[in-house]
Amino acid sequence: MEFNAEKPLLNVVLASPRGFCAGVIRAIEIVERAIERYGAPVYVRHEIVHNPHVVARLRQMGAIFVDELDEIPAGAMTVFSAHGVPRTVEDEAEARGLPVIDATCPLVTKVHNHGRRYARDGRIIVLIGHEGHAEVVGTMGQIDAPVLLVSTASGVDSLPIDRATPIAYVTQTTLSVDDTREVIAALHRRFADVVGPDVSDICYATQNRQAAVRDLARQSDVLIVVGASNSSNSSRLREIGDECGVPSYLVNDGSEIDPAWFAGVRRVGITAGASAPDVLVDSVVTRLAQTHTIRVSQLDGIAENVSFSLPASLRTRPAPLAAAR
Ligand code: 10E
Ligand code: SF4
Repeated sequence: MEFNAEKPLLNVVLASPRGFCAGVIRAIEIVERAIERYGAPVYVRHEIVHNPHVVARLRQMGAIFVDELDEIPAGAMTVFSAHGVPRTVEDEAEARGLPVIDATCPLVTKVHNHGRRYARDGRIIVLIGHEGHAEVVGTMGQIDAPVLLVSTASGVDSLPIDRATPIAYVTQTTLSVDDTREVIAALHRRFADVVGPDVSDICYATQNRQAAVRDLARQSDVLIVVGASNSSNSSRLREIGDECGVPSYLVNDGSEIDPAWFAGVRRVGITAGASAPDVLVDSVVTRLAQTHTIRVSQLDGIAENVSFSLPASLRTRPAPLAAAR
């Protein structure tokens, strides 16, 4: 009997843009350069970005990741993660005399500045974001005024302030644009005097990846989002896929792909969160090629040309030692 080993055909469509954003590229480069300049180990408070592969690679290079500053020895070079930190952490580092390089994304810092400005105007600040997330903890702790946190439109009803209170809202940078619009609309319904940046605190990278995944979902039977489960922006991409009616899976890399997801499927869409390196997308494609004959294409999308400069202390590389004569 003849055995037909031919693998089923699968069209693999890649989203664009996907993967690393400018803030993530900058944060990773800060750790790499800090190790190069000051030598290992360099201590990083919190995962520099929410991706275990990125963290493992930097750990191999000499980074030590800690949850809190009290795990860092006196005088050791310290990096704050891209998500930002509350003032109390900055103050503690200063009190201990730790040398600090701050890898907070400039677009997160921009949100801190918005919040402070509104607080100076005498408004109560409402932060739209997810409780306990590192960026939310940082933003709440960077505004020297009471900050109320809300994560859903229904949560607006329980805010403990009356209708006439002047409020201002700011948002986490990685939220769903559509969900955030609903929360903002609920704020306008409940309060008489509301100011805020609409959805523009949600950063360019988040907005572009969400637009791209919608586009991709229209052309996919199944959607794979490459990213970590603690990555807010990656999780939002998977949710959008589901909302578009496409079965959507969040995976760290190709090893987490289950071939059962592709039974009878002709087109699979792949995207990646802002903290997921493209090599992990490659690992998903390679895994699919083990079980299918694949045809890979990429959608056209919004071109991104954002980049952020490094902190001044790391902008130049150390001069090579003069050759011994
Ligand atoms: O969980 P998040 O999406 O906030 O973080 P991430 O590390 O997965 O991606 C980078 C985004 C940052 C630093 C928040 N603006
Ligand atoms: Fe910055 Fe946006 Fe990337 Fe967050 S997702 S690090 S805010 S560019």
